[in-house]
Amino acid sequence: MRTLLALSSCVAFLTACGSDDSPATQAVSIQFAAQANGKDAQCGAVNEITNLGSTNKTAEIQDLRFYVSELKLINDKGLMVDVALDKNANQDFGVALLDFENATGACSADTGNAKLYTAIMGNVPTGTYTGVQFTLGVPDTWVDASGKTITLSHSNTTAITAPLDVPSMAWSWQGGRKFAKIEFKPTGGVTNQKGTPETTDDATVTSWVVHMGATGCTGSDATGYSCTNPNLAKVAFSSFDASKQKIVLDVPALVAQSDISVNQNSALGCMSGTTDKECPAVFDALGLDLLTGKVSTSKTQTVFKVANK
Ligand SMILES: [Ca+2]
Ligand SMILES: [Ca+2]
Ligand SMILES: [Cu+2]
Repeated sequence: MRTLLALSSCVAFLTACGSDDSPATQAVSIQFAAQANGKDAQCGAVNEITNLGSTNKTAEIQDLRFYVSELKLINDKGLMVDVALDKNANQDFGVALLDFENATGACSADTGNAKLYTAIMGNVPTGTYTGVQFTLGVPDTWVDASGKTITLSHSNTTAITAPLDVPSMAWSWQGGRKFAKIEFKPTGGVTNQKGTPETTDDATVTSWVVHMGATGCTGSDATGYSCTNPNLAKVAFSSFDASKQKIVLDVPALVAQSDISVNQNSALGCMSGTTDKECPAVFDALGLDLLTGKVSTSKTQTVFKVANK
């Protein structure tokens, strides 16, 4: 409390504060979880999830990773305050890669790894914080401490460091990043309906996936890229206590309006394509407008929730 009073008087009477007086900060840890039906969603057949989607299917998790950026806490004055992320193997450039897959069961040991990463670590000016907000995904650019602009989403994974150097989170066909890679292996398979590029019959395939990422991208590594559809979902909770609460990705909510046993067209599941028939339901759940790639003006995201730790 003393620190807080000292800080606020410093702000109120700026001239009384030494110019080299950097404000006091406090460490924050924002815990995330991926859950289904009240339990942690995990790889492995023993952790298969029941009651998924509009047709109540059962599925194993095949991948479960996503990027979070532009993390801010909302203070007791209602102001957004940037969380300065610690730099570690899963955090840099203002971006964190949250990882809920452990390379077991249907989760690939080739593209995944045993490690999990479930809490974003950073610091904020000392204060009282009552809310949180973040972006699901990777912004195009980030300005580092020296003022240099760094290309993020469309960087080459071999030319940038963690957490943007993960090849399986790169999105070769749009030259960017998968903002979220959430994949299912439904029991009984997925009917890839006749007429999709991949099949001339109603073939049974094994997976139904959600790959979020920017679309309508043009450019090159040399000139940079621009995308018509950023597809960056925004999540905000006006009431959030990081010491007692966590942010939960509700896996069933992501596919609540989807039939994960069928792929009607295009990519298996939804890979953010504007004409993919699996995408409207997924984008609605994330509060995104599929056609513009902007935050929806009519739908609020229903995938992320606040829960007690
Ligand atoms: Ca992992
Ligand atoms: Ca599809
Ligand atoms: Cu994809």
